[in-house]
Amino acid sequence: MSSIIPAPVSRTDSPGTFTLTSATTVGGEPAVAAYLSAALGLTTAEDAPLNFVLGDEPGPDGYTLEVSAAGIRVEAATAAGLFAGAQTLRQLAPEVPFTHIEDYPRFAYRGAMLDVARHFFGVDDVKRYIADIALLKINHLHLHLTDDQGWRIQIDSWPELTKKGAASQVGGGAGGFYTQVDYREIVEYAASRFITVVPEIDMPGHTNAASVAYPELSDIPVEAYEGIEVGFSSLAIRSERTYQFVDDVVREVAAMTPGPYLHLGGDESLSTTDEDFLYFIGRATAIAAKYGKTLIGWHEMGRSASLPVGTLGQYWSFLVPQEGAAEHTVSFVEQGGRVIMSPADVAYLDMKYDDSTALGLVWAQGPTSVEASYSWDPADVVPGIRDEQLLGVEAPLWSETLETIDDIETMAFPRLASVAEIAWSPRAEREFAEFEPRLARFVELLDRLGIKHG
Ligand code: TNX
Repeated sequence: MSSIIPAPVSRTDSPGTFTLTSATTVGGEPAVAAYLSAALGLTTAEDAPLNFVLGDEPGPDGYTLEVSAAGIRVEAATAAGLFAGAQTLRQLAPEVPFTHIEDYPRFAYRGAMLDVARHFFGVDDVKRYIADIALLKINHLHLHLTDDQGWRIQIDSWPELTKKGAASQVGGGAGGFYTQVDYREIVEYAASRFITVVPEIDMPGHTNAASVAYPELSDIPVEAYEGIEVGFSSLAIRSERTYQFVDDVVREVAAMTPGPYLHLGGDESLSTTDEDFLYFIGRATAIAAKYGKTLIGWHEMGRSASLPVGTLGQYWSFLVPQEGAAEHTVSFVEQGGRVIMSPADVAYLDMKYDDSTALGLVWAQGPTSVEASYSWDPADVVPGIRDEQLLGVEAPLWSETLETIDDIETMAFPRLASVAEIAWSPRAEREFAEFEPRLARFVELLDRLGIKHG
């Protein structure tokens, strides 16, 4: 049987297939019709047997798909729902079984994160990753834009950030950055795939590159960094200039970001005292909140009890929460926010698959097999954080060891398929033995599309 990842909520097949050929015409909602006809080599027409219809839907972002001898009809209340239906069709094509599918996601936020700071990836690479992740109904791309090794986004009011702070990366390469025009191009391309870009400016740690550009941002002298250690940098917490920096950067990033979210990092600030960390988070989040975005922080930000109401927490500890992680995560919910789950030992795409994997790291409890990436549930990780407290799930890809788009794809696929199914499909009866043959079919699709996988 032709298979779908993430598994739909319900599917009832009947005998027969509808075959898509280059003569098949596609009509209805123009953006999704154009996307699918380009992807499958079909033709668009007004009155077509394959039709994308705006109407009712079974749930937010959901769609219904009806396939019979008469044709193929996808119906949803939004274009995003129709696009999800188009992804289902991409996986069933070209011999689409007669079927009735009702489908909608378990979680609103289904994310992938790309670290463009440790190694820089150009606009075309990012667009390719966006096209790839759309296949799995991922709808958020979190861009980790700044870190010790490089500052990757042009900020007009602080020009040295990219003049000086972008010219380095892990291992000594040239680095690079996005102009604001580049960034908008990424955002627009993502929007064409119904993906929202979530920019991250990580602070107060992970800020060595910013201080290389503007030494007054640090209390200690710094130089460009090409290694992979973490936790050694901090902004100058008691300097007013630091808060001017936060204000200017957040204002400009918010202005070029149409999506509702802005991620302020807050992780691994190991060179910042507890008192300074709390002081900084209180001030920086209050400044950032002026620009109208819902803020996100890595779970350590939950150490602060004075976050703007509704701030979201991103959990990156293990399936068994390490010291403080559960408590810090619950703190976001106590302050009116929700949680994005990214347990490092199962959802980090930069962990090696096994000891023989050339790329990747192993710090998160050793390698992460495809089976391990599938065999967990976000509602079982932190006591007190169940579906209602969860906004969703995200799979981060850190790039200390990754230099090319092939490296990115090799680590992301097929494990991103596991995380995407966890984020979309109903929890009931999820089982690796049932997933494995469907995954084999998805890997065939990756091969047809020339997408690398591990
Ligand atoms: C931890 S997880 C980090 C990153 C590293 C990553 C490598 C988190 C919030 N921070 O700085 O790149 O491990 O896997």
